[in-house]
Amino acid sequence: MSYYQIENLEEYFKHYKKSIREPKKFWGKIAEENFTWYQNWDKVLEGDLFQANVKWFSNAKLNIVKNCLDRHLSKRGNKNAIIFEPNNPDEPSQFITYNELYERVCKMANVLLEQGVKKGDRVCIYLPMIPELTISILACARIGAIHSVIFAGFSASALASRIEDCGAKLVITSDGAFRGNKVLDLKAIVDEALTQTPEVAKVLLVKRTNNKINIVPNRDLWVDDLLAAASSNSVAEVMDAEDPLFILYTSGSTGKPKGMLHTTAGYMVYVGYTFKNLFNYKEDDIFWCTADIGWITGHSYNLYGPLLNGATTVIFEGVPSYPDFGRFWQVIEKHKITQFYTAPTAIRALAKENLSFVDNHDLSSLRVLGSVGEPINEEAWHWYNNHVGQKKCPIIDTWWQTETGGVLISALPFITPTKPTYASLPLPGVLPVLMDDKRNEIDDNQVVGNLCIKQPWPGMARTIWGDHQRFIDTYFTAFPGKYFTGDGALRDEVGYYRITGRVDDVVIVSGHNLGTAPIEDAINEHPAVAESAIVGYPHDVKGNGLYGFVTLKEIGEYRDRNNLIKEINEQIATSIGPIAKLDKIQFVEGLPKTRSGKIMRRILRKIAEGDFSNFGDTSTLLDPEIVDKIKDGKI
Ligand code: 6R9
Repeated sequence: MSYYQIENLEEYFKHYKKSIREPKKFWGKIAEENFTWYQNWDKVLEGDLFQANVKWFSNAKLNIVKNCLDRHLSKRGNKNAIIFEPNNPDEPSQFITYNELYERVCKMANVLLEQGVKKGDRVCIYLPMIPELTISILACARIGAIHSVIFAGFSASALASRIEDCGAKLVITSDGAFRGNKVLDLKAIVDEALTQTPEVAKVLLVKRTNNKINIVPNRDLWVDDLLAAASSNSVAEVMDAEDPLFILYTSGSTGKPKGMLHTTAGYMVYVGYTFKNLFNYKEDDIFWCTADIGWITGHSYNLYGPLLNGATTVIFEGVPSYPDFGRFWQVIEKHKITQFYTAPTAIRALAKENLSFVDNHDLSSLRVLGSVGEPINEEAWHWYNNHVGQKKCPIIDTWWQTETGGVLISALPFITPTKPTYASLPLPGVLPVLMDDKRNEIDDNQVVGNLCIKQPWPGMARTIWGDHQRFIDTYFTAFPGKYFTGDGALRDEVGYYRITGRVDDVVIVSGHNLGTAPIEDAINEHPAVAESAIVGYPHDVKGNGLYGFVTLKEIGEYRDRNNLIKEINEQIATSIGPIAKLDKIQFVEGLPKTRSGKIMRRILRKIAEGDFSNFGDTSTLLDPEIVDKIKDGKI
C-alpha cells in the first residue's frame, strides 16, 4: 500500500500509528515511491532530539528541482506550473507551463554559474511576488547555491544584517515593486543596504516597474541581458540529502534574527507529502496560497509543495485591497481557484468590508480553504466558512512554523471533522506533547501547556545558520529530548489541539512573527528614549497589535508627544520595516522590573489588554508602585 495519500479517517489513524511506531519505514516508503533520487539513502533517520543532530535519508543524492520540474516534463510539459496575476488587474495574467518554467530556470541557473556562484554559496533574493522570484529560487537550488529570500518589505538595515549574517556574495532584486497603488523603490533599499555589506560582488536586476534606478558599474547587471545569452542546457547538481537548501530568517525573542537552515531531502519529502494531503490535491486543481514567498508559507506551499506535486500554483503580486476589497474574490473567480490558503489577518480585514465585495463573485470553484499564521478566531472562521466557502468547503487551520518546514497540526479536508479555533490533529510523523513548566507531560484535557514535539520529522530545521549552540539553546534545552515550539496549546477530549499563542516574547502581527527585542532596540536608538518594552495586545484586524511602553530621558524636552510618536515609528520603520510600527505608545515613568532587572512583561501585557484585575505575584518587583502609575496612565 502507498502512504502518500490518505483517503479517509480510518486510514489517517492507520498511517498515523505506522508513522509514529515505525517512522523509518513510513518515510522511507514515501520517499522511495514518490520522488526521484540519483542515489538512495543508507539510513532513513539518524540522530535524535536530545542532541539536536537529526539527519534524514543519509547519503542519498538528489536535486529538488529535478523533482519539481524535470520529472514532470514528459507528462505535464504543457500544463501550467505558474499562473501569475499582476498587481494591476488590467495587466494580463501570465501562464507559465512546466516546459517554459524549466527552460527559464535552466537559463537562470547558467547565469548564476557564469557570475561565479558555486554550490554552497549564499544568494540573497529581494524581489516582489513575480515569477522571477520563483525562477531565481529554483535556479539557486538547481546549482546547489543556498537561497535566502528576504521579504521585499524589509528595510535596508534589516536586509543588510541578513546579507551579512549569511555571507551572501550575490543579491537578486528588481528595479521596483508594484504594491496596490504604490511603486516601491527596491533598488534604492538594496543600494543602501549594500553600503554596509561590501562583500556583495554582484547585483542582478530584474526589470519590473521601469523605475529610474542607479546602476553601479561592475556590480549591477540586468538579468534580461544575461538570460538572452544563456544556454538552456543545465544538469541539476548532485546534492547530498543533508546539503543546505535555504536559509530563512525568523525573529527571535532576543538578539538578532535567526537564520533557520533547511536541508534538501527531508524538506522535500515532508513538504511534498503534506501539500498533497492538506489540500486534497487533484491533478486539475488550481492552487492559490496568498503568502509572500519571503515567508516560510510561501516557500513551502506557494512554491515547493505545489511544484513537487506537478500542480498549478498562483503567484499574486498585489494586495487584497487594490483596486478594491473584492480583489481576492475576483482572482478566485477569474482563475477558478480550487484551494485557497490565506491568513486570518486578511480574512478579518476583508470581513470588515461590505459583503457585496464577496457576493459579487462566483466562488463555486473552491473546494478547500486554509488558514495559517496565527490562531483563527471564531468570528473570522464563520465568516470564511459562510461567505467564502459557502458552507461547502472544509477549513483547515494549519499550525506550523518557519522552523518546522511544513505543517505539523491540521485537519485534513473531507477527512477530519473541523472545529473552529482548533488546529485539530497532528499529521502523520508528528508526535506533539504538552509540558508543564516543571517539565512534566500534561495528560489532562483543556490544560494549557508548552507545546513540544517528541519525535523528529523530516521537515524540521537542522540548525541556525552559523550558530548551532543558539539552535540547541532555543529549541532543545527547556525540555530535553523534545523540540520546544515556543507556543502554548491545549488538547480537548478527542485529542484535538488548540494553539493559544506564543509563550515567549514574539508577537504575531498580521501573521508576521515579530520579535519584541529588535523593535525595542530600534526605539531605544531615539535620542529622547531611555527604555522601552513592547507587548502584543488583541487587535481586531491584525490579530495582535504592538503596544509600546516607553520611558523618556528628559520629560520636558519633547513637549510635542505626537511628533515624538511619529519619530519613534519612523525609527522602527527604518530599522525593521513598517510592519513593526507601534499601534499604541504609552510614555511611562518606569517599567515594572524584577530585582534582577528583568521586565515583567506579563503585567504590561495585562495593562495593554485593559485587564487590571489580577496582576498575580508582584513581590519580586523592585518598585511595585510603578504598576499603579502605569495603570493610571500617569507619568
Ligand atoms: C507558518 C508560520 C510561527 C508561529 C507559530 C504560532 C503562529 C502559525 C498558526 C499559528 C495558531 C495557527 N501560528 N500558524 N498559531 N494557529 N494555525 O506562520 O510560520 O512565521 O515562523 O510563525 O505562528 O505562534 O509559532 P512563522
